[in-house]
Amino acid sequence: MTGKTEIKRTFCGFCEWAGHCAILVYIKDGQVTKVEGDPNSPFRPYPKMGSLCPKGRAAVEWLYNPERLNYPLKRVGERGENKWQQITWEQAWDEIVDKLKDIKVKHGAEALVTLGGTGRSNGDYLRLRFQNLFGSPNCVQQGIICWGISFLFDSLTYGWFALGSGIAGVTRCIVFWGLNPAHSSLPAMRHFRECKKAGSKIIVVDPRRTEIADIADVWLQLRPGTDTALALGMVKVIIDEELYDKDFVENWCYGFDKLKERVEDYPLEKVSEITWVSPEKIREAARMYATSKPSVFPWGVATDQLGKNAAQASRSKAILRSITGNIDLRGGDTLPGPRGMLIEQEDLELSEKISPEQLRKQLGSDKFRVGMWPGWELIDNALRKVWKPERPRYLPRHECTAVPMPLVWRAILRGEPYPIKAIICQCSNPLLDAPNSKMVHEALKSSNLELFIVHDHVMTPSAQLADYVLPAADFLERPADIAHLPSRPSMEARGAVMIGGERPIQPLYERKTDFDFWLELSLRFGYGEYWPWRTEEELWDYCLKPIGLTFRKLCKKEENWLVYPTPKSKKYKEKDPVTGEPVGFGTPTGKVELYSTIMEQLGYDPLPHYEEPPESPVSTPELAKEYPLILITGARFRYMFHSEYRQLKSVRKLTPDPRVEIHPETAAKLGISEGDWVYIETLRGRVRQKAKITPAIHPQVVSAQHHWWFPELPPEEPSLFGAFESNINVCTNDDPEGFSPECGAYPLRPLLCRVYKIP
Ligand SMILES: Nc1nc2c(c(=O)[nH]1)N[C@H]1C(S)=C(S)[C@@H](COP(=O)(O)OP(=O)(O)OC[C@H]3O[C@@H](n4cnc5c(=O)[nH]c(N)nc54)[C@H](O)[C@@H]3O)O[C@H]1N2
Ligand SMILES: Nc1nc2c(c(=O)[nH]1)N[C@H]1C(S)=C(S)[C@@H](COP(=O)(O)OP(=O)(O)OC[C@H]3O[C@@H](n4cnc5c(=O)[nH]c(N)nc54)[C@H](O)[C@@H]3O)O[C@H]1N2
Ligand SMILES: [Mo]
Repeated sequence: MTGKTEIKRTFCGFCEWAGHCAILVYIKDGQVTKVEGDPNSPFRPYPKMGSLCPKGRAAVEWLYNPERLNYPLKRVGERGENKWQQITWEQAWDEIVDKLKDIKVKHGAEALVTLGGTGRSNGDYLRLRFQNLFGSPNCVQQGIICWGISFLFDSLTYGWFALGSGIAGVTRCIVFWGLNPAHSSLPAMRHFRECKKAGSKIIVVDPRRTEIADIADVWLQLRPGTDTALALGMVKVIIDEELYDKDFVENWCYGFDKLKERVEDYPLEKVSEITWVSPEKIREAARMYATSKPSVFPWGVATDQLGKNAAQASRSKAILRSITGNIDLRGGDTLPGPRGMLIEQEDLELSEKISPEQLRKQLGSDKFRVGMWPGWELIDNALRKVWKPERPRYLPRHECTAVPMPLVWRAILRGEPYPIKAIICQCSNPLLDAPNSKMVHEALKSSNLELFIVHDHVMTPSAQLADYVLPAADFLERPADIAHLPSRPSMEARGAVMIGGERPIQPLYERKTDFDFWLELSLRFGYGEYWPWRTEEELWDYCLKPIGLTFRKLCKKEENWLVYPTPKSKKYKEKDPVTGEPVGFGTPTGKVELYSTIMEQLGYDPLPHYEEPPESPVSTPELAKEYPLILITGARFRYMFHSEYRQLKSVRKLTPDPRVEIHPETAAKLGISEGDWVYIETLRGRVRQKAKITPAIHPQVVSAQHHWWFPELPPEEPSLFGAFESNINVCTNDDPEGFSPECGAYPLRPLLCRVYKIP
């Protein structure tokens, strides 16, 4: 005991990529006593210099929370009985490794599925590393409904993900298409306010009037799920009024004439009828966007979650960017490419190690041919033409070619196309995050599933069904990941920054970091030659080696971060040193593919088109009589992060209950008052949330919060911490008929529902 207080600098890990605020961690006698925002960092927290959001302020409360898991647990009762025996890691590893080896021999490597959440640690990449060596193609990652799919369809169109968050003073227009940074990323919201102050126009496409809509120049309150129709209507205005970038279209786009023909199907009157947005507003937005160059579409999750329409919506947005010449442009949407400055986390995947035969077995690859084999390969090969340095693979497999979760549950329950026997779940809580929770429940309880492992901070409803529950370390017990950060105020939107944050303390009790989990499992499987590192610090040293820096040095630098050089603009015009020709775009034609040759080759519509959602007042009018309201789910809310942190008393008191937004007229008709508990019911089931009455939502739409469970309720069946009480995924639909036929993205909205007061 020295009694001296040491201060370490790192980054808050509560909001993964959406946050990463710089923090100072105070440590005395090995105990973390305080966490505060680092006032000297540009990654300083919002809103005041030096202050943190309530969640960040609760980091110490989380580290020492009595609800945290501290030792490995083995199930001794039935799944869901909450009967556990504390065991050693040694015993856990022995039993798990034996079982996995047995399953691999009997059913093949593909019988193992790994589940991941939304990028909480380097575990995502290392999970793939283990899995590729093990030989199973079946990784589940949220990318399929969150960002990965945008990456995929952007790449198919112009050879990389279009990264743009705008530069204050340069960017003239920002389009928030299904994105609400006021709740999903506070640092980003600050940045956007700065852009607005410096003169950027703001267009918002959202069924709800959000904070960003409040400061918008145009707000398009569309009917949920009709995004593709709206985008194609805007494309038509831009073409008809000759507002497109003629030089760029003529020289660098493929298939403009066919696109022009296609959008003849989307006259404004028809689009207005589909989307509920007036023709005048659509025209105004299209003109504003096309004439305020450079302009950006920062990524928002809403369109990735539209199932059937998800890929088409992504493509339509990509086409808007392209015909206006906003691609590969400073202040517009940039194409950074695989940067190659350091060894990136993506490079750790080892996706070249899994055999093509195994890859072809990925669940869903027979149906969803763009997102999986062989589309992934075709897109990846096209990228190879323009991006340097050479890499074995360009598209991270864990983001861009994940298995749709609903197929996993079906394979467990029905053994089709082959049985799934084991799941390792790290950083995910599928009973809450996946659609149709009742089927998830049935699958995870099924005796067909022989091994279910959960590695988490706390006992979750999903963990209640596991055979082994293993304790995970949090961000105060590991060094910061070498993560890419969203842009920050007063820094040019270079898109990516690397951070160096020292490990404040070693993991408490027997908690393990995600890194240590995959390291130890891999060593036990004999993959040591691919795991030369024993600590995360050593891994980060390896990643930093190309620039001659060690992780320790990075952490100790006054600026404990690295900024990537701003991506160059108009790289497509640069001459290839060998051929002397312009390098063009990383697509089969070398141009921006408005008309996708890969989609054509794989038997899909090469141009975007709109389809009615499987459940809607238009496609299922009979159903709409019984379920008259349109349901959207999962709009982010401060300060919860998905299913996490309900245990944090200081944060929970700010958002104690789940809320569903209802328009005052609708509420009046239904006899619902502010704060009433109501049922939200769909064909799948019903859950209860508290009414939040607000004119900011369309009268025919309701918006329910996601991922609610209640650590204070009984852990065992049938409650499972109230996993079915207010969890909106009880109501969502996971029927593969509603998936994106291109990549298997499943719909989390829109749906039809009815809402009624609970007597
Ligand atoms: N506090 C907090 N922050 C988070 C998270 C969290 O759980 N909590 N999660 C993180 C993650 S993983 C993600 S993916 C991001 C997501 O961050 P955002 O992209 O901001 O996502 P959302 O808040 O889900 O949705 C944005 C908006 O889409 C609108 N919307 C709903 N349906 C439609 C539709 O059909 N069309 C259109 N155009 N808009 C629609 C909603 O009304 C909402 O205002 O947030 C990250 N940040
Ligand atoms: N209806 C509906 N469903 C949705 C969405 C929606 O908008 N509507 N959004 C979707 C989206 S975009 C996403 S990204 C997903 C999010 O889904 P997930 O990312 O799976 O989120 P959670 O359900 O919160 O599960 C995360 C789990 O990881 C644990 N955890 C946190 N940090 C660590 C760590 O460092 N190590 C380990 N081992 N565990 C950790 C947490 O305690 C928690 O139990 O949900 C999707 N589901
Ligand atoms: Mo997400």
